[in-house]
Amino acid sequence: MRLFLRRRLSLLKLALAGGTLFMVVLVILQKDVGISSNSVQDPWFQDLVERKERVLVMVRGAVNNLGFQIGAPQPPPVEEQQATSDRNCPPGHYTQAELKPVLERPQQDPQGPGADGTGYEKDKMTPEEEKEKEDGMTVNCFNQFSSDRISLSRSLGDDTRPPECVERKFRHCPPLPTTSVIIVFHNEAWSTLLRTVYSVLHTSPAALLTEIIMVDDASTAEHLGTRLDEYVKQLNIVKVVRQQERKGLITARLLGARGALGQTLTFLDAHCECFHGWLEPLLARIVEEPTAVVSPEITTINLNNFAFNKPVATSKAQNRGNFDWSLTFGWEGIPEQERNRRKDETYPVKTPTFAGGLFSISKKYFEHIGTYDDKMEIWGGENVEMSFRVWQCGGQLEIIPCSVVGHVFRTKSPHTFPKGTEVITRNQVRLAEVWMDDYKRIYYRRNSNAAKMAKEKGFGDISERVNLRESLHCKNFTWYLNNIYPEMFIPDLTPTKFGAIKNSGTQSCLDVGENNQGGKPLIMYTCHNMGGNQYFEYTSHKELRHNIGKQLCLQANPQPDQVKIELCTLKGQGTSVAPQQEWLFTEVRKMTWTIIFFKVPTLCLGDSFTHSCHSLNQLHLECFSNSLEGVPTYAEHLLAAFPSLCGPTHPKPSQLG
Ligand SMILES: *[C@@H]1O[C@H](CO)[C@@H](O)[C@H](O)[C@H]1NC(C)=O
Ligand SMILES: [Mn+2]
Repeated sequence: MRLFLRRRLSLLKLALAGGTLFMVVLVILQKDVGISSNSVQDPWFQDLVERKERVLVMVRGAVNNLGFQIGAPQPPPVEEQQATSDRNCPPGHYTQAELKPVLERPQQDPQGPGADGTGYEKDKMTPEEEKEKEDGMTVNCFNQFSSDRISLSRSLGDDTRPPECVERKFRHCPPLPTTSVIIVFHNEAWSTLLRTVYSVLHTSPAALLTEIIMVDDASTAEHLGTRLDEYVKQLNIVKVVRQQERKGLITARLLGARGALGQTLTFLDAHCECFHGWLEPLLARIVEEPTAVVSPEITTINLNNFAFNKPVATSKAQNRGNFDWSLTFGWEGIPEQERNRRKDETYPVKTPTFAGGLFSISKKYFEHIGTYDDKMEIWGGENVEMSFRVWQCGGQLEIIPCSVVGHVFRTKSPHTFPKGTEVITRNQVRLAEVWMDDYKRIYYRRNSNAAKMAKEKGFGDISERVNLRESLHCKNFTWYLNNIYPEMFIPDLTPTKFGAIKNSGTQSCLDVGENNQGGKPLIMYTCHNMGGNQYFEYTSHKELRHNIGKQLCLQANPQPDQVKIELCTLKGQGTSVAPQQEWLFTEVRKMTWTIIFFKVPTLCLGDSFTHSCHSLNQLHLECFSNSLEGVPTYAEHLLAAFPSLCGPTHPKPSQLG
């Protein structure tokens, strides 16, 4: 899917480098561990420091991470003799009895709705039931009617994970850390919320689960008030804390984390169900690598019938997180090289970004690495911010495929943004300003609202975050792109021309349309001057690129026909621009340009079709309306390269002096 532009370190080099750097890494690691463990007592963490053999395990882990390839953690231990008889560090592995869940799952009716993770949809519904279902759908954007009829303690059937996950044992020493599960909710349905809680209680070892902290982000639904408080009392280790004013996910999580007593924090969404053995692999990885921020494999709970999409024993992890240049999180296939490196499913998958809804982190490391940007609001962008921060500041972001948690993925959010969706842009600008160096301009060019906000400094005070980056000696964004995400394409940092392509006759703009991943024709649409689907760059190779998530190029046929976008044929060494992807700008009148399909100069781009140039009449394209003039490099480049170009607001060459 992604273009593979950059070369990666070969395995051989890695091995050689690993050998020579071994001692250096050892020294650095001991120093790091020393620093981070000198405060409070943290048994499992201290253990790592005190025991040489543990340090060696970490060093091996770190060497494997050199070159920042897929981390090869140690394979599951086979037989390991513990030389010590330390009472706090017994030899051997946790037994099933020692990992007994907090709450035994009560006997379930095997024919009941949704039993064993199956879907449930009632047929032949009464009008009242139809109404109930519709109302539930409106309020929650999922089928609450079904959810309400499925047991809060439903089983998910047999453990269908790959055998190496099912059979994996966990060493007593260093012990697995305890965790506080933090669940943020806002007007969540009772059944999904409580099923999440019960699911944690039925699957998490009592020895590891310190508490469940439910954080209410100012819900208004009646059932989430005192009824909830009363209900959870019987569940002993579950507590509810409340945010009085709706401030969103970020501050709610911080509120939950502040009071947490576990050695690690595990964040879950409010409509999840945990599969067999989901917790231990997350915690085991944190013991092995205290700077790892680990996500489970997230599977789908069907929003229409609540069927739990169970893992398949023979299948391998498919996806990891990425981002595009509008700073939107997405999923992509794991690159082949990284797939091959994982010998089995117990190996973590390194991921450039994470979805951020479900993850575990050492509490100490969460604080060390700067928790969240507490000036971000509501929701959006915080996961990308944390992804960049963790990697750039020396941590690792991983998916642990043996840990499986189901989540109800909705197609739209039932909740409003109290201050509008502008807050997402604001959050993104904050993260771009702090972490992305000059690459932030790539984002700003594609989102003119963001560019405007950046120019007007409307994103609030970021000094604390800049200081954090400084004090943690974090690496820069070039390093992140080269080492953590070498598959990411990097658009031109200073393109000569960019913006929208506007038909000055109809005043409409060329638009790639909804979700055009390439292959679909373009449309003409009202110009919105916001970038996004109307964003194009003219490259030095005469391509017209729409490059936010992929490198897509405007492509014509040699006959008058609809214009499409396709993957650019020029992708680096050994490739070239296809003739159908070369475009030429010709001045027809002052300030108005016609884009001519290069190889057949009698065809012109007038709208989303190519035409004979003489038939265009008034339908001339005004090239690149200056919707992004706030970006300083724009004017300079534009005027230097095309002095008389592009729209009435630009100075004419004579005004340049
Ligand atoms: C980014 O960091 C690398 C080292 O990782 C350094 O070589 C490079 O000069 C830095 N780039 C900038 C723009 O500071
Ligand atoms: Mn969710």
